[in-house]
Amino acid sequence: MIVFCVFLVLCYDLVQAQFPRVCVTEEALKNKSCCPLWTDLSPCGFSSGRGICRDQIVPVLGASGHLPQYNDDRLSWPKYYFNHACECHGNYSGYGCGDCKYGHFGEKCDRKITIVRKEIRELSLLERKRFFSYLALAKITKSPDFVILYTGDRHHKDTYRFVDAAIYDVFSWIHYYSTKPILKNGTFDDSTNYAHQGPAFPGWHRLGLLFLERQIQLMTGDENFALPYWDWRGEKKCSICTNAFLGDNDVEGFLSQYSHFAFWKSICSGYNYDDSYCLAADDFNQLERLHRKPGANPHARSPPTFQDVEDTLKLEHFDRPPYNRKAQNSFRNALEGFLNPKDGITLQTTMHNLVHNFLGGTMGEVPISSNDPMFLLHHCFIDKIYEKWLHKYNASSDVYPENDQPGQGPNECATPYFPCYTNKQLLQKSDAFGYKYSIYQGL
Ligand code: KOJ
Ligand code: ZN
Repeated sequence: MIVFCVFLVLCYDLVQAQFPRVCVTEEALKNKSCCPLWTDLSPCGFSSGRGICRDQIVPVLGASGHLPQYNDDRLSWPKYYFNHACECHGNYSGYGCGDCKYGHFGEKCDRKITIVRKEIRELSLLERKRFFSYLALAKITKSPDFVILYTGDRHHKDTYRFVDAAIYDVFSWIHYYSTKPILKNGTFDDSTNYAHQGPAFPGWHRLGLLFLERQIQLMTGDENFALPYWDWRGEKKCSICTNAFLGDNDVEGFLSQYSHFAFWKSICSGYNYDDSYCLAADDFNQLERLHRKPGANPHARSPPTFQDVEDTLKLEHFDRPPYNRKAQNSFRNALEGFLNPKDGITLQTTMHNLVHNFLGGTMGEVPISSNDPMFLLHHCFIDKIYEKWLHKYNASSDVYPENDQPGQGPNECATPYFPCYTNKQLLQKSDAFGYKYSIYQGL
C-alpha cells in the first residue's frame, strides 16, 4: 500500500504535459487552459505584447457529419485537453508565446534566418559529425518543455499518465500517438489515422520535422542547424547504411555495434495493442533496439527511381476524392505511396511507403518508425519533393480539400501538435517556415 501511495505521488509529480509541461498541472487540466505566465507574469506575455489567452480555440470540424459519435481523445484536437490557449502576436509563437515563429529568432523574434537542408552526403565531415552528436544529445536530454502521454487502457481516462521523455523521444512519440487507431463508440478503427492516408500527410510530417529541428536549435543554441535529407532515387541498396553514416546492420537486422545509433532503443516499442498508448513508456527494459534489413523484403527490393519522382511531380491535383489510400490522380497519394505515379490509377506500394518497406525493421513498423533517425532523412526528402510540387504549381492553402478523414479537415489542427497549426496552413512553401533545400542531382 505504501509503495502504491509513493507511486501515485510520483505519478502526480510527473503530471505535466507534448503536452506542454506547464499545462498539465492538475489545475490547468481541470480548467482546460494552456495560457502559461510569461516572465512578465502575465498569461501568454500579454503585458509585453507577446500574445493573448483566447477561448474557443477548437477548430471547425471537417465535412463529416458523424464526428460526435467518436470518443477518441485526439478528435478535434486539442479540445479534449484544452479549450483556452495563447494566440500570439506578430512573430511570437509557441504554446506560451515565449518562442518565435519558425524561421524567426531573437528576443523580439525580429531576426529572420533561412536555413538550408542538404543531402547528407553534401555535408562536410565536421557537419556530419555535428549532426550525429546533436542527435545523441537529443536522445539523452530531457525535454524541458514537453512530456508524453501513456496508458494501458485507452477506454479509461483516469489511467492516463504524463511522463518525462528525451527531446528525440517526444518527437518519436508524436508520430506514434497520431497513428494509433481511432476510438469510436468503444471500438477501434485502424483504417485511418491522423497523420497518414489523407491530405494531412505531407503537412503533418513537415511540421514534425520543423518541431524536432527547432528543439535541436534550442538545445544547442545553434540557430543554423538544419536536418539533412537522403536522396534515395535510383539506389539499388542503401548507400548510407554504413557506419560512417546511418549505420550498418548484422544478419539479424540489429544496427552494428560500431554505428552511431547502435544502442538506441525505440520508445513505445515491444507491444502494439490497440487499447494502449505507449504501454512501456517508463519501462526501458521492454524497449527494442533499432533494427533494419535494407533490401530484404521481396516486395520492396529497391527504393523508387528518378522517373518515379518525375512522374509523381506530374500529378497536378494535390489530392482527390475519396481523400484516402484509394485516391487516384492524387499527388498526395502517389507521394505517400499508395498509388502508381506513372498512370495515377493503379493502387500499389510506391514512393514513401516503398522506402519504409525497403529499409524494413523499425522503419517498416508504422507506430515506431520515427525512432530510427533514418525517418528524418527519408521524410526530409519526401518534404523536398512536396516543396518542388508546391513551387511547380504555385500552390497555397486554398487547394487543401474539405474531406472526411478525422483530424484532416482544412481547418482542423494537425494532431497532436501544440500549439495548433491547421492542416491548410501547412500547405504553403517552405520559405514561410524559414528553410529551403539544396539542389542535388538535378532536383
Ligand atoms: C512505416 C511508416 C509509414 C509507412 C510504412 C510502410 O511510418 O508511414 O511504414 O507502409
Ligand atoms: Zn509517418
